[in-house]
Amino acid sequence: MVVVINEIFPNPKGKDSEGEFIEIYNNGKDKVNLLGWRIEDKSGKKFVLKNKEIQGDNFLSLKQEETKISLNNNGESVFLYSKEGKLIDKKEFFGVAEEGKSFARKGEKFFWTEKVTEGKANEFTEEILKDNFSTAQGEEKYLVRPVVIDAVLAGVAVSVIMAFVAALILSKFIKAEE
Ligand SMILES: [Ca+2]
Ligand SMILES: [Ca+2]
Repeated sequence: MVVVINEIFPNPKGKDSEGEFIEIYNNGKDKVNLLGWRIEDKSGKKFVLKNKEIQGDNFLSLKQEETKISLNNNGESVFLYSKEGKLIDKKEFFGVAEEGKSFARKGEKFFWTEKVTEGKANEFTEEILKDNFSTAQGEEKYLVRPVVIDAVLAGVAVSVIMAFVAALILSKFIKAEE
């Protein structure tokens, strides 16, 4: 795939109609003429590109003002079709888009990022990548949880035993006093 959907910004701070954009990226070397290409959202709203070229290794931001495509803040799909009507790329998110966060490509995956990079290479904080990674690795997280519970239970057991021993010593001491 040479031209891809690279970033979706559905829920900007302030007016959505002014801040929203869809960014596409040409990851090839050659210029691509986007005349007749179209963007579509989940509701079937279409925007046909005119007189737009995208250079190799370059970005193109399509703002809502231009496309008239209003992106849902709660679950959305974006489709990119070539002039011939071939589906070139499709990207979707589920659930609520946090205000001010962008849904952006990193390699073959998408992550939510606070770093909104309209028309530029996507950026992420390390924490975001780590969080998303651990969510993606659900099984590993599941394996970690019982260990944590075990540790808590062991701690409780030790406390109970220590309290019991202390009571025993105390009772003997009291007896000796008598
Ligand atoms: Ca929106
Ligand atoms: Ca970007």
